[in-house]
Amino acid sequence: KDIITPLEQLMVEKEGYLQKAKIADGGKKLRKNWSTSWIVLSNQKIEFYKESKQQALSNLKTGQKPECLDLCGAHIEWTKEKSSRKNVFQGLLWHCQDGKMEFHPQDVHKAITTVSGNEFLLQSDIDFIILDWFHAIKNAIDRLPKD
Ligand code: I3P
Repeated sequence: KDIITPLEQLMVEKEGYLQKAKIADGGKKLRKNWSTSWIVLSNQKIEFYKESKQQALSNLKTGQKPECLDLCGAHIEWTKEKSSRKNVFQGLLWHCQDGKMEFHPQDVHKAITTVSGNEFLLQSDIDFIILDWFHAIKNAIDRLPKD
């Protein structure tokens, strides 16, 4: 099994702003509300900050945490049905717990059947920006060890 060290976990692969709408939380459908989110992709997780990067960094000092989702067992795909906007993809992911992963890779199947996920949409009007994000997230998911 691949061992992912804490140092590697911290490595930021991509960060930037995208339009984000969360459409389900813990399996419960939410009213769609698009907003700009600063997104930080590392090799095992993705974090969504509600604020600008600058604001988010100063909030970190005061202990405010972003929404952290585990890429292990995550799934993303393009969708035309879930929004009238162009360039939208959807993701189904699980929450990280206290910065740690909620499940070990070998437990992912168990997790999928016992825990309801979070569904969100990501969008940009600019084609290359959304394409870069899609591939960066997909690559990060595909690189994680499977059981
Ligand atoms: C929603 C809002 C969203 C829209 C959504 C609407 O209305 O207009 O922008 O999603 O469409 O329901 P409200 O602000 O009243 O909640 P898109 O922009 O992604 O199409 P939906 O219900 O078809 O998801």
